Amino acid sequence: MAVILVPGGPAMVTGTAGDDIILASASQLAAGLSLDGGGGRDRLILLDGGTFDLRQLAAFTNVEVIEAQERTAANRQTIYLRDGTAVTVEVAGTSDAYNPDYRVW
Ligand SMILES: [Ca+2]
Repeated sequence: MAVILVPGGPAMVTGTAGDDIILASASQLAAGLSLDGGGGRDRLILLDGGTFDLRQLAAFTNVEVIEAQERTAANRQTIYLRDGTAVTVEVAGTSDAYNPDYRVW
């Protein structure tokens, strides 16, 4: 298993053969990024607020789980999934359980 921080801008990120944790902010999921989790059950954790648009990536494969976070409206996570890509979206709770705010399209 590896913990991988996605760099900003176009890049090719490849996971290991095992289960990986991939960390990315909205700006790091940039156009031109190729993200391949490799083998195992890989988890993409979305950091902070913003618009996470997976449609603009050059490639998005072998990532089994996307973990979003409940946040306040000012830091809402808006997530655009890719057509034809099967992925499980999990939402991690916060201490502010009465103010969940996220959107998945
Ligand atoms: Ca992997």
